[in-house]
Amino acid sequence: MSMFCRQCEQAAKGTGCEVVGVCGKNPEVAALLDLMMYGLKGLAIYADKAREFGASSMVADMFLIEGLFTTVTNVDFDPVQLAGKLRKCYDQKEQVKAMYESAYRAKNGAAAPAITDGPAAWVIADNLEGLVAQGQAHGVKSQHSDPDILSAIEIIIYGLKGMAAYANHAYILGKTDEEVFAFFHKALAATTDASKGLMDFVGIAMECGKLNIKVMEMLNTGHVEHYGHPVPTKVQLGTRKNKGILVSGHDLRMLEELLKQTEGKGIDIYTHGEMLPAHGYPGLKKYSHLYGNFGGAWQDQAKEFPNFPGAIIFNTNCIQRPADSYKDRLFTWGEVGWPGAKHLTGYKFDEVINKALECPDLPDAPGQEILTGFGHNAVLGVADKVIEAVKAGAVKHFFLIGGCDGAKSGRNYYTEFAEKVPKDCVILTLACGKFRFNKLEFGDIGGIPRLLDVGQCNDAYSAVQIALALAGAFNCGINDLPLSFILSWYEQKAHVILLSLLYLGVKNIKLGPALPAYLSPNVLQFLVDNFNIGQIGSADADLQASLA
Ligand code: FSO
Ligand code: SF4
Repeated sequence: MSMFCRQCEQAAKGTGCEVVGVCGKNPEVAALLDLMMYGLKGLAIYADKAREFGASSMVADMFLIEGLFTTVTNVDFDPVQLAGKLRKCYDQKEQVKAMYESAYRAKNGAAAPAITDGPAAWVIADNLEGLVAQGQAHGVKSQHSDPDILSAIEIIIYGLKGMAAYANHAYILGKTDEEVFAFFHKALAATTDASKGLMDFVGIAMECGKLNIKVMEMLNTGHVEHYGHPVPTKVQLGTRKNKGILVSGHDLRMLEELLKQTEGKGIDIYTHGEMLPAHGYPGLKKYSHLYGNFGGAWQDQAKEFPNFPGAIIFNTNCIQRPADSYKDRLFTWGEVGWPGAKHLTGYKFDEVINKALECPDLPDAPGQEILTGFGHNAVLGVADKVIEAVKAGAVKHFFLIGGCDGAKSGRNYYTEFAEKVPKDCVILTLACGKFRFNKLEFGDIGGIPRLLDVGQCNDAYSAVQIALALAGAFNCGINDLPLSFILSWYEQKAHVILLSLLYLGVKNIKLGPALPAYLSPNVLQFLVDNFNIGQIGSADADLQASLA
């Protein structure tokens, strides 16, 4: 059985995974995920049409977002779980179809024209084998025969996947938005519309970047309303002697519920990877058993988790194949799935808590402390000081060195770059790429730390707010600021943030370690011509170019 996927930075040979995913996705799972995309397009087509008649369904709107999130890299590898989600997808599509047809009839007094082919007409197979066969017939390349249009369609689809992950987190915090739902449907339906041309799709991709800013803002508001503005906070690394649960992913609400349920139980809670910034939120740091952060970025989990003898739970990506040594104490939650790992739903964490209590104590091995919590509120709170420092020449340049980490050796570039940034420059960072350099000592400039951890990948919103405030203070555009974007990407959330930056008109971004395999030569040229985006080169040359 073969497969084809090139949605993440790991795409095999820089072109696409065809035998098995570098992420661990096998052809069966790849086909089920392709079928999920096909089914979601069918759902979107009907939801888009129903909206024209003022009809919508919150259940279907949210399912579409969860379904897209499911297809993000390193989220769901469980064929049985995926088959269940496909059944739900089909049911939702049929329900929205019925909703549309009745809204149409009510308005026009006649039956809606039937859609007899494409994803809207999909009828679900009744067993796993059939689902896999259906998925194989609707793979990535089947979406368009023109390589440039296919490239633009993939840019939109991966953008929608990334945005769905953020929209899902925002929903969990009570934030939804009608314009966002409508865009998901319109954009996904448009990818099946043969009458659309390349520039139509380029326009939709830019709109995706725009809407993603709104979604990240909703998520930011949700975080702040629930947990307060992040404040600069020292985070303990390593472990201490006690029972422990390690929480990986991005979801703060899930962490909060677990913190509540473990209070007074003799269990310490540790963050992993992108959960690190949780320590900066007043509403979470108030729990004294939120002890510290264990391990580095996601790609080191199989090497590091055997050294964490407690229970481990993933609430979002990036999960990898678990080693046997910790598989029996690994739990998944939300859209995450791994065959054989116990999946928890809702906010009942008894099983993971009981597992932690059964496990041996963690070793008494505390490490150093690092700083997090420099969201836009904290940074703009000292804006006067920062602006003064720039005016006085004490701060010459800002670098946003952010994005995802990954396994490739070329990612050492980011460590080297951060180390070589001159002492009179400030580094803003976010997402899991920071684990490459966040334990290094950068010092400060007149009390302003030289390394400011803005937060998770979605806190790109905060970074944009900081950049906009600086631009306002200096009465110039973002591109005129002494600010360079040195970005690393891995999966679709980083991709949609890139679309947001392009929508904001940010130019001269350096992206790496490799450029996306789904950019056709012409589409890449378009991005170079319009945004002067470029692949990272050598740290020295890129640094020199930024400071020139
Ligand atoms: Fe990293 Fe994974 Fe946050 Fe991504 S943990 S790679 S861009 O999921 O979302 O930064
Ligand atoms: Fe390959 Fe990335 Fe697709 Fe996994 S998600 S199959 S690593 S391109």
